[in-house]
Amino acid sequence: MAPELRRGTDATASSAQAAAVRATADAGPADNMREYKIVVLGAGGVGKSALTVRFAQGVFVDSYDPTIEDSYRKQVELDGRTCVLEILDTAGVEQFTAMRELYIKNGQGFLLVYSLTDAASLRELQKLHEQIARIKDRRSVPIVVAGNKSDLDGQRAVSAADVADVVGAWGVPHLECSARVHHNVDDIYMNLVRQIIRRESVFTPTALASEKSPETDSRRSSRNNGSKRSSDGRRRSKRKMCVIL
Ligand SMILES: Nc1nc2c(ncn2[C@@H]2O[C@H](COP(=O)(O)OP(=O)(O)O)[C@@H](O)[C@H]2O)c(=O)[nH]1
Ligand SMILES: [Mg+2]
Repeated sequence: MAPELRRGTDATASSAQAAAVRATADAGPADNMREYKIVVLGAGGVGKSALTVRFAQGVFVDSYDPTIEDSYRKQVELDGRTCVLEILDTAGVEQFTAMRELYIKNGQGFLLVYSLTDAASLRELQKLHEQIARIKDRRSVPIVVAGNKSDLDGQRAVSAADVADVVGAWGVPHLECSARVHHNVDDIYMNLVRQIIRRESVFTPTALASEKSPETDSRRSSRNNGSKRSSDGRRRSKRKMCVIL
């Protein structure tokens, strides 16, 4: 499903960095390492590729083919454990394709990127968030919202109120970052991995199966003619424990 692993942007990455990424990729995860699938989504031109390459290879790519959809692997140490991240840098959110549906289905954590210089790119996240919620069919999906290009302060077109309008109700972390000056880049990916790990440790497989979206709950509830209030109440309190991330 995922495209071939990109072998590093060797023209811009230092050879040591590129080699480190390749070494991880070639070795594959050892048995005791967990692998986490991250999907990077957002409008064209917001800096999805720049952020991903910055994180995976430590360099800033000034121009990157906007049509390229690629995946990167990176091994990280997080809170004393070694994890392998498989990061899918997507392209072309304009149309919703079957392929995209598959990415979302397989992804464990989602980085939703917009540009602080482009208010429309923030609004586009609304649609993506709805798609993730629909496909995952549950509320507490690991998500980080990243407002990129914080270095272009003079061109800022998005206010804190705009962010609250779009993202406020989602209950997910929002961070400003810059791929260009390497501000907050590692933090957004690490935050996402922590959410995935926390979600794994909080939810048993049984709880995961029952943690459906409110629409699913109500559909099931009306089909079963069950006591909506009591069953909803139980589920709600369970979710509350987990939406913190
Ligand atoms: N100033 C600035 N420009 C950026 C930043 N991140 C990406 N860009 C530029 O924005 C343009 C689009 O970036 P790209 O990563 O290709 O966006 P994508 O289409 O979302 O993958 C390129 O010209 C990048 O150089 C950033 O943090 N600051
Ligand atoms: Mg791109």
